[in-house]
Amino acid sequence: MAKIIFVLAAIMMLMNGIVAVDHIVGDDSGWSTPSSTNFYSSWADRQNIVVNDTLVFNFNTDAHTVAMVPREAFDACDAGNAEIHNVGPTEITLSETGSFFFICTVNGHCESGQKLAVNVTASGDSPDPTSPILPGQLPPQSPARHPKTPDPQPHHLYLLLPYSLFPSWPLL
Ligand SMILES: [Cu+2]
Repeated sequence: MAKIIFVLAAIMMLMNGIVAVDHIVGDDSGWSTPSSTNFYSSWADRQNIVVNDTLVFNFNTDAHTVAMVPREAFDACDAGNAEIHNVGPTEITLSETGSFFFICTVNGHCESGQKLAVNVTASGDSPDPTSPILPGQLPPQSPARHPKTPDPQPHHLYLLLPYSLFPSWPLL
């Protein structure tokens, strides 16, 4: 019974598009002083970030920091009195649409390119309303969503699960 509830809940989450995605900032490089000043802007260009997705900043505690700042502070590399996260890894969930700006506040790091600007879009943007997802059919995948992620997307599991568990579905 618990399994059924889990599967139904997973399907409903999928249908509502609220399965959040973790974005590992900088991929394997993590959050550090980059080799080029456009490293994090090109990383951001490869992401499709929607509401309730999470940014994961991987760094060693106190080696770097993360501060969410206004655009002017991002441009000036000046955190002002923004809240500073100095414990790695830091995870920040983006709960609304818009542009968000992050910098490292360790001396000189932001100037070296350790700064990130992301654009968060509404979660309803991805599924195509003209092609509804039928039971057993995989949803259309936006190739921009995970261009650098080699692992299979865990979302698929939720759609496949009910059929492996209950082959007679939907006759239950
Ligand atoms: Cu830093």
